[in-house]
Amino acid sequence: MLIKRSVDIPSSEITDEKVYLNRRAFMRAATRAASAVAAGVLGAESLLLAQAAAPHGAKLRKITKSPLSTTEKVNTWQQITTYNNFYEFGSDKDAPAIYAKGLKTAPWSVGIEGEVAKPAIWHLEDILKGRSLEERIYRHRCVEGWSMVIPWVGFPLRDLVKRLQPTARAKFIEFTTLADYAQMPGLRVPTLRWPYVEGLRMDEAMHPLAILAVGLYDEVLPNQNGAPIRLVVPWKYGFKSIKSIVKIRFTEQQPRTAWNVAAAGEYGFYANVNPKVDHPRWSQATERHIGAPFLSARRPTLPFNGYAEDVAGLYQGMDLRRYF
Ligand SMILES: Nc1nc2c(c(=O)[nH]1)N[C@H]1C(S)=C(S)[C@@H](COP(=O)(O)O)O[C@H]1N2
Ligand SMILES: [Mo]
Repeated sequence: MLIKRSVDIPSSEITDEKVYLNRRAFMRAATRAASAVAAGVLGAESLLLAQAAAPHGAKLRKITKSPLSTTEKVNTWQQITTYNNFYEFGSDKDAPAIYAKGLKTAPWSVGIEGEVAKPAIWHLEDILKGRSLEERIYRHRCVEGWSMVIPWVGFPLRDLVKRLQPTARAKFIEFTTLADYAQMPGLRVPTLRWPYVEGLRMDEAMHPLAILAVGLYDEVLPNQNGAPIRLVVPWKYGFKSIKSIVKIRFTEQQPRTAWNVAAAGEYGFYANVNPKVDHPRWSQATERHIGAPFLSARRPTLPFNGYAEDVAGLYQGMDLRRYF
């Protein structure tokens, strides 16, 4: 087991995103890195089995199957709900499953701000009213080097954007996650500058593959996966897919995203999955598929996570080494 872990888990996944912090937080980071190593030795996958999966939520009805789904084998509910990144609840993979249990997701509202026809606070029910939901089975590739296949339920982000009527000045969309100290124990740790912020260029946001997810399998999204509403952008590293969104702001300037603020040299604004552009501390050429049989080889990572045919055009003429 120990030998297996040490060959199977590259150091990149042990000293993962959480380690790279600003100077002020460095000492605390060192302590956390040590415990991450301990967790790595214990093995994330053994914790996977130990940690209880999310309780089953309300069934979503009238879900259509999207032709944009991958036909690859999906990961299990257990895997998808116990191996998470949601730093507001802690930086260990099993922390969200434990600490997000009590997150209050109803009522929920989303502030619509910036360059739009009518800035307003929207109740989630109004965002969802009359909207048909689709199942979108997507590949997911985390910047740390692991992957899954996830059956999201949601709707295209572009449908909401059109309804909000951005002004001609809107060039980007900035998304913000809830930051509630009473409910999110991870906020006490300065892993990132809170609240978590992510962003897309307007043409990326309007791409039909970008969705807002409200469900997983055919159920309401479990808290650890970003309930009640989260972004999913399958051709980008997982960190772009921001969870538990409370604010959508249309901007003229490129948003200052949480991971980019934390470590600009490691996490760019674009974060397109790219096997040819390594993270400064590890290769991005391959990935470990969660749930793959023990000792099976890492899989090659595909450009744009396998969605190149659909999205490469968005980046034509851009130097993807510079705009990583
Ligand atoms: N608010 C918020 N959103 C987040 C994160 C986070 O820490 N906080 N982690 C990101 C990362 S690194 C990944 S890989 C995905 C994981 O989504 P999943 O747990 O549903 O698989 O969520 C992304 N969205
Ligand atoms: Mo990630």
